[in-house]
Amino acid sequence: MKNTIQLNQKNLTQLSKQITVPSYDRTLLKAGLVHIGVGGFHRSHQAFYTDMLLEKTASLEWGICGVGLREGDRKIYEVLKKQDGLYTLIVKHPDGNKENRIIGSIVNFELGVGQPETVIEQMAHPDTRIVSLTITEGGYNFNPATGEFDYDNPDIQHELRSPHDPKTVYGYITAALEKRRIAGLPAFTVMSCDNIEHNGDVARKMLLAYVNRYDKSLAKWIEEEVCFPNSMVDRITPVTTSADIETLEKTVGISDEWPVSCEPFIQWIIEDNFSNGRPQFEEVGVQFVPNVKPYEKMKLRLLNAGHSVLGILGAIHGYTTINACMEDETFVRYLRAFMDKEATPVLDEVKGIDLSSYKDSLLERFANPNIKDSVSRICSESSAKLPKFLIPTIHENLNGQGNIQLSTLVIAAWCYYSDRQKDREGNSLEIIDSLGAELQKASRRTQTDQLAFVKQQAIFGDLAKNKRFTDLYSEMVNNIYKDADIKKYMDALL
Ligand code: CS2
Repeated sequence: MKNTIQLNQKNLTQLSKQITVPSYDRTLLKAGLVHIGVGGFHRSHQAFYTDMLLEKTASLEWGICGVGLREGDRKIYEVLKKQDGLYTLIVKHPDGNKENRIIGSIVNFELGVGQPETVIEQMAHPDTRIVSLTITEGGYNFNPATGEFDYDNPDIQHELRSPHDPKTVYGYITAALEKRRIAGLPAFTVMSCDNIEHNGDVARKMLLAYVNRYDKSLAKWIEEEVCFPNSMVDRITPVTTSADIETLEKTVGISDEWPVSCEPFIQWIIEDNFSNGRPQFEEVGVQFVPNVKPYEKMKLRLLNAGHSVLGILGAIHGYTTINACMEDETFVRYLRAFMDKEATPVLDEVKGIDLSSYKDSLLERFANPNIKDSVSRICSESSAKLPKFLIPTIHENLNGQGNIQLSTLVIAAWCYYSDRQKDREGNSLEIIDSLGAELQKASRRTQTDQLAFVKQQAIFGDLAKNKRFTDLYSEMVNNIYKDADIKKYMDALL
């Protein structure tokens, strides 16, 4: 075993003997990018692209200042402070090969909790030109069925009353833009990197809904000055495990408290629509296009929905990883059939992309045996994910007389999953969902009202009023409650 070296700026030269480290001078970097939501995905994706860009162009303006707005961000804040923003990215190839690299693009980190002013100052700083977001599908604060801003959220009500004590991304961005406007500084771009169709448009609509209640003239300024590019982001990034940390220590000799592992594939397609300059990301493979919508839709309805299909059905069967699902012939065939028969028919034409090879590549990526992406990560926050990934496909197929069987089984399985919280053999499932209690309450009423679960309008819209859907769903839910051998029903649909 090698001697272990603590990952931090001081030790970088020493570490460079055993691992790729940043060759640019981090101490000279300005934080042109402020990023809210420094989870694994930001660190495997945008921060990685930025690291490559800094290597390639030595541009000094585009360091990242990470920001956390919630108490739950304290751990990453403390780890990154201790490690001077450095962390290891472990790219896991299907053949078992691993590439390790130290990422240096995060040069600062601020935690808003208890000291919101530091974050607001950072966003209002003249160096800041883009505020980017990975705040998850649920973080945008809209009602998925109506698409309208949720003013009833207590945090929103609080920050509208006390604008100097913001809680959500809307309160923070508003306070920072207000400062910039008063100081005569240009606005920054708000760059959403979440898995939401038209993510930039949604961020814009929600922010304006918020600001209009706060100060109409500021809202007008934002409307005119702030750009919100839409983007499609992609890289499968499982939750970091203690095995990742130990292996890094044993094989490379680095002590890194929170590395990130991910698949080799990476993609970022974004609209070239920025308020105040942007990094030359095209230098490192990012695609700039005039309209990203068809790409976004393709990715969300195939990849993300595909994940949820495997996740929910896999959880009930008793699989704990996505690659375990992909070792099962029934799951692979089911996934492909879902993509071909239900998701693809409602997609728009995607220029330059052969959908059939895109789907082949998804199957390969899901099957990567070294990623071990957990079913619990995929199923987490399904109440926010399915209304974006899967339920719109059902609605669109109902409108166009398309197939809905394969998607409907997933909804029926999700009801059972939310109610029993057990796999088919009775083993407990770990369910992570902010609406977990509501989902369970609604699903528990299934025995007396078969449609109780899908009557949750904020999630399903008017699905419970569509007879073609409800006939199918009722039969499926009835069957699963009688016998949770989910593969039996999957096979029957193939
Ligand atoms: C996953 C995504 O959260 C999920 O359910 O589908 O995190 C997925 O791995 C990424 O979007 C891949 O780009």
